[in-house]
Amino acid sequence: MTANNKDHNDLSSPTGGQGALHIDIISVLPDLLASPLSHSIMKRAQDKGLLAIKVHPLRDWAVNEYGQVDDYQYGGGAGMVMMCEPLAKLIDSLREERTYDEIIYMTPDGETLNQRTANNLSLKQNLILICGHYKGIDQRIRDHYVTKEISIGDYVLSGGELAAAVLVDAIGRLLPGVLNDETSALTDSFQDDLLAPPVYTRPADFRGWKVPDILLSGDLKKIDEWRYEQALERTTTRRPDLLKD
Ligand code: 6GU
Repeated sequence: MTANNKDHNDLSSPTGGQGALHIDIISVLPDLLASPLSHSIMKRAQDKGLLAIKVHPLRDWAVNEYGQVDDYQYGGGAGMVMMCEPLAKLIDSLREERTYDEIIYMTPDGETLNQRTANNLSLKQNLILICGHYKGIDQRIRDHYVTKEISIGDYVLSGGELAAAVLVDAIGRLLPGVLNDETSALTDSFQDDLLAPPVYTRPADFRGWKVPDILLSGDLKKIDEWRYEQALERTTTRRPDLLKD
């Protein structure tokens, strides 16, 4: 453990809290995760005790004094593979403390993350996220430990950390009490399979570019209708695939 280990190892609230979603993240680059998860809404979620995130440096479970956690792949070929032993031992130790709803491997060949998956995961109590690196993790860990594999889109990142940060953010903001205005997550893009309508703020006229009159009318029913129409139009032109059913 490094001297500043506390900084990245315990991002959770000092008090913890009953009913908080607990997420353990396994990473060879724990520092990469510290900043994205300690600001803004993720910070508030943890400060309020609604979300507890712990980052576990995989190298603490290295197979030798050199901190080795990866090795050449059987059968040959470029790229290292993350070894079974460090991952298995770390996960075993975590499992002694709590029972996990899902052990999630962040990998570009996983199921693509969407709002439905984020909603479902926000209802869980304990999650493990494994951040992959190099060529990925030994298949036997996927076969015997991992219960769910998630990608954040069809492109390749250098490691699973940024993807894990995306997933935690998407989940964390859905926890009841995290957002100031609890209804605001309900009007997000995707929450009802529609993209969000356009939004405006002051001034009503900027360089002659006017805010639609309807939004200034004070007629809440008409405004709701307009927003729904706009959301539908936006979804039809940009993401017709969302309207399939
Ligand atoms: Cl989860 N990991 C990596 N390495 N690349 C990705 C990804 C995950 N999702 C999309 N690209």
